[in-house]
Amino acid sequence: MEQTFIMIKPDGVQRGLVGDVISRFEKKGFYLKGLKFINVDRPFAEKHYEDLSAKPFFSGLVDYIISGPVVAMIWEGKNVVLTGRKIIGATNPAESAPGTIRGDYAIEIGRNIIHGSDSAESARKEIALWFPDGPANWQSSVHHWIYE
Ligand code: FUP
Repeated sequence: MEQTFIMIKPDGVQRGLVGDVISRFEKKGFYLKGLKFINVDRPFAEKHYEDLSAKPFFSGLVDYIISGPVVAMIWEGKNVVLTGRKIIGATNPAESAPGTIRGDYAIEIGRNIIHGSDSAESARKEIALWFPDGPANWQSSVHHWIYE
């Protein structure tokens, strides 16, 4: 079963959106396989966003991610990487559809509430970085009510 890495960014935490975000993934039928409420330091945030290190917004992005606690999560389910991105909405909230997390709650790209892995490969890398001990080991008892 596929897994993805989802992070509620400091603005999502400060604005009290943690419960709403978790609720959307839970209600969809995905399984929570990891959860941490943590402050990350600059080297860690730079590592997470290393693919963007040449971008002009990189240092501002890192400042933002380290400005307060974040909620780091592993979510599991069929197609969770792609579906997670759909639940989150387009990177720029000006283009995110209403009904998505960013479409409902965010206005600017630099305060877009949440991160979600953009491919199965980045999900593997990000889960390894944020959860070196791996996912929690549990099975949902409602599995057969979600999958045929
Ligand atoms: P996403 O995969 O949706 O997180 O988008 P990117 O990897 O392209 O960008 C990562 C983060 O960089 C975004 F969530 C917000 C930030 N960003 C900016 O602040 N300005 C930009 O022009 C592009 C991205």
